[in-house]
Amino acid sequence: MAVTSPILNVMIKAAEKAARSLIRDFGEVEQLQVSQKGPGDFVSAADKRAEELIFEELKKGQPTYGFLMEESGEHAGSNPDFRWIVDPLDGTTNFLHGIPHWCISIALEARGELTHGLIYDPVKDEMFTAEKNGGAFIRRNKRLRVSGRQDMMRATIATGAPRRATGDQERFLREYTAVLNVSPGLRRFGAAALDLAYVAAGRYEAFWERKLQPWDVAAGILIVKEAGGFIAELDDHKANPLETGNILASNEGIFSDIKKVLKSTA
Ligand code: 2AM
Ligand code: CA
Repeated sequence: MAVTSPILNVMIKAAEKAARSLIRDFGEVEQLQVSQKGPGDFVSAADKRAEELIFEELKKGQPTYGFLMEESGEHAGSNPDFRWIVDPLDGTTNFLHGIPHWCISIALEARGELTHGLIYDPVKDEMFTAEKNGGAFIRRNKRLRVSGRQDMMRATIATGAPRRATGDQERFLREYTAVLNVSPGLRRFGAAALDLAYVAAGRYEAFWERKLQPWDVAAGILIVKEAGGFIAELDDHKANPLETGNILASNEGIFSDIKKVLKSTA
């Protein structure tokens, strides 16, 4: 059993509290599917409630740290060196439709470097955690390791599509086609943080998506790296995918191949 640090314990407590609230609300959402209006407003309230619970719990643990959160944005802390990056509900569309594939994502950044990451899927009760230089774990006790597969033809690769209003749909379709040609096991599950956790767990060999937000990827970046995986910016190897939101996560075995295939579509 790995020893859990005090910081990670605070994150786990916050995630478990938010999870209880989200699980209750997810039960309601399943009932609301039949109504004509749908559960849209109800889900945004659920999302905000979860964010508030996480905020309170993290604040109690570390009163001086700042925050970057999906719903309420940036809160400066009195200590400028530390910042929590939080997505209270990643995979919102799944949640809204009663599809049990969504999660909570919490990361800690210290002086601009990711030091702690947690991704929690409470429906499957799978918690993925990592601490910098301390490895990545599932359910707090089993070490995570990226997959050893090296053959694109036998790989499982996940992606996410850009939204019509903000994304380059043509580019996405070119990338999708190019990857599908060499790797038939393509998936699109709709929760970027979980996609990254699954790369870390060796379930997919790779995941790529563009225009994500920092809270979608912060925890996942650290978890993938600590599981022995590679993270890259899709267009500029010097840029930080946490800032640009264009991310490729992969095991070592297919990293250069998938990068080449994606680049060939530019
Ligand atoms: P969300 O559920 O928190 O909105 C789906 O492709 C994944 O992308 C989800 O993790 C979703 O997070 C995230 N996402 C967030 N903003 C997005 C955007 N503007 N366009 C596409 N996907 C976005
Ligand atoms: Ca998200």
